[in-house]
Amino acid sequence: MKYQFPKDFMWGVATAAAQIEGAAFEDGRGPSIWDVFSRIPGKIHGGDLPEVACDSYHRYEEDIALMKKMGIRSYRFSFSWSRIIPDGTGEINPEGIRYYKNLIACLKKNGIVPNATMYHWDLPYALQIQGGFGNRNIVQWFCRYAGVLLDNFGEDVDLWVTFNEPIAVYVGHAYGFFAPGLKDEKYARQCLHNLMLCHGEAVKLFRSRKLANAKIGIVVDVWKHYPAREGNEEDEAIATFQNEIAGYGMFLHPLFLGGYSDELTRYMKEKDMTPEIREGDMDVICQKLDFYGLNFYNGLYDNADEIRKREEIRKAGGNYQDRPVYHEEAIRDVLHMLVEKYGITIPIYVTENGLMQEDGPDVEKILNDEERIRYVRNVLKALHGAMEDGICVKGYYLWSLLDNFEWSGGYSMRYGLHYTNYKTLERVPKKSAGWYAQVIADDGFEE
Ligand code: IFM
Repeated sequence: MKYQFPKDFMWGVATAAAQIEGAAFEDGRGPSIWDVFSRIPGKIHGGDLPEVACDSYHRYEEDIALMKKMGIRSYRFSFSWSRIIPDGTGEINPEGIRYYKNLIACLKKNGIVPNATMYHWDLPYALQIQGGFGNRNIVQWFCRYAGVLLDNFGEDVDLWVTFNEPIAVYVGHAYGFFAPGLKDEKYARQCLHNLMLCHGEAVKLFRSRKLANAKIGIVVDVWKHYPAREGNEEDEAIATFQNEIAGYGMFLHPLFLGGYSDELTRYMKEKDMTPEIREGDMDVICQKLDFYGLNFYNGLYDNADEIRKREEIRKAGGNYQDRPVYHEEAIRDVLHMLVEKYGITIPIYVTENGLMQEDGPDVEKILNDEERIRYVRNVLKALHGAMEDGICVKGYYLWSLLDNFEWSGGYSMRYGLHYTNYKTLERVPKKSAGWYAQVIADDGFEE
């Protein structure tokens, strides 16, 4: 069977500033929360730091050449707020503006469509010490930053994303294993509310600019949980909690349906965690968007007995080794849910999808990433099915162009189509890079 995608399908790759740029202290850039967090012992696997990462700040032309070679049609990257406005609110850094101007010009010269995210987890540290997303002033701070981006790059970026995976802000404030490393769920819920206000106000600002060709959206990752045993009340309760209260429902409901879901409203009330919501906030959050960005990695099945067992082993100091089980097919159901439950009828882009490989001494094994090819092929098959069902999906971005700084996982987790040698900074194509290039050339694949 031939899995044929439309001729104008937006085949892309994705990265993010904090994960690839490096040059953390160069040309006037200020520190971000990840620069500070990663310096705290024990926070990042192996004590890895994002300060050099893939050095794409200096090697962006080489990276764009890799994309060109693969026939990539669109590049999804993010702006670093602390490179553009080092202390978050003050002087604009001309070197930061210059870097992104050059990057975008080079993409255009190579016929690659820019898809740029305003915020991908790297808040200027100067703002964190003023409360970060928990301080409602973040809305003004963010709008100023968004305005600077739109002034400088407005028409040059075809697809604008306000936020990537806002759940990271929740994880960083409620669970502590992402920057800024707090463990305060109530504060985390206020942060999310303020973040969604930033999104809404930025969309309004974008609209006021009346840019002729640019479009705007948001990226929310969906890890949909299912009860492992249908009809099992405990499994079902866990899945509902993970989806509605601690997962995608926190965002999709207010962004697309307006207001928090009943489940979340009830939960926050019971726990005394309802954020400060001012009159009009929910209208600001629920803006009409041009597209929705879905980051999809897996569907998850919750089994209450297994979860208990895992907890017991962990409490006893043991290591419960979960072998990852992939449910690539879940993307089709997720796409249906976006349309049927959340009424998302605007075009959808899969803005991230990819597979992690653990680092190890056997480089040949990492280069020969058959498992990634199998996984991506399965995702694309299910995605194709959803498109045949009539769901409007306009593009697919593979995470990631190259192995990079995987947040708390440091450099131990490799998602790249290219192997990054962190000693020499050489990029070496993996088998999946050639495979993906062929998929793009053929607008699909046969099986
Ligand atoms: O590396 C991350 C990215 O920053 C956000 N989405 C998931 C990726 C893989 O974990």
